[in-house]
Amino acid sequence: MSNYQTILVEQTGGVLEVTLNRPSKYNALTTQVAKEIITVCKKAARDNSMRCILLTGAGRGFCAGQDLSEVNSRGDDFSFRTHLITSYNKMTLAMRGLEKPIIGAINGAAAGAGLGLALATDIRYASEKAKFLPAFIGIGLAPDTGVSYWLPRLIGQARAFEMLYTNGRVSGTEAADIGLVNKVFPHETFLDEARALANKLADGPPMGFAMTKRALNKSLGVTFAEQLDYEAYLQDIAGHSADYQEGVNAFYEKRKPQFTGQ
Ligand code: LHQ
Repeated sequence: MSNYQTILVEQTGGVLEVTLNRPSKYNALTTQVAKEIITVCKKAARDNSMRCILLTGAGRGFCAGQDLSEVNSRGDDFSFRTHLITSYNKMTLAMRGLEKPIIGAINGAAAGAGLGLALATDIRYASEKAKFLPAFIGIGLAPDTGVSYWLPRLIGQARAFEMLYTNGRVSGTEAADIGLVNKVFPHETFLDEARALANKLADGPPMGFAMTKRALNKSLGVTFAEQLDYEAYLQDIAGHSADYQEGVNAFYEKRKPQFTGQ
């Protein structure tokens, strides 16, 4: 797995750890970074041995958003729209479309499209050193990379407006208080905590997780009745997996289930 230029990828057991690796630029995003994350998602979708993904950043930043040196030199005919549609939109769609748990271990600043990247993970554990800032307004832009989708859903419209209008910085601790991240830990332990969670999920039932992610993705845009229907449809898929039978057997035999992904 050494063909990547901007990320480090290492598999330990069922956990695939992906580290954004441009620390001198706070892991700012480029089309290459997006391409490599999309490739990781595609590989992880095909490889049954990869059961959970952990995404973090090398150095002091998590991801500072668009690498401003990449777009600044592009000239007047640069299309922001095409750039977003062909890179960051595809990247976050690949992450939400990957039917395996993705944990964000947010080590430092998540700004702009980097905030969008953080919010595209399923569960976020943050270091006390993490900070979340929109950054868009700071350079005269509007939110992108899914930030305007996730922020109001996670922290409510009023807080989303305030954060976006004022370019407000939210600390790791505050992020946990308002639901932007799941938990915050001291910097020394946050990665171990995220790894412990990733290992736990990697032992879980892959089909159950896949159907859970499908259900939560779908729930964002349908009525209650439609969601109930969809849940019933998904349960038929999960309910016919060998892991379901194993889960029930283990319950009656009072032992830990051994989920295999069958
Ligand atoms: C950077 C960056 C960066 C390059 C830090 N680029 N080098 C989508 C599509 C198309 C166009 C435009 O935008 C978008 C969406 C977006 O993402 S818009 C938002 C773009 N991001 C920003 O405006 C954030 C800019 N960065 C910052 O505000 C700060 O660096 C933060 C708050 C992230 C961190 O602050 P500090 O802890 O004080 O660190 P620093 O500012 O000293 O940065 C460390 C280094 O990283 C520094 O390099 P240097 O050589 O001076 O040590 C920065 O130049 C570099 N860096 N962000 N986006």
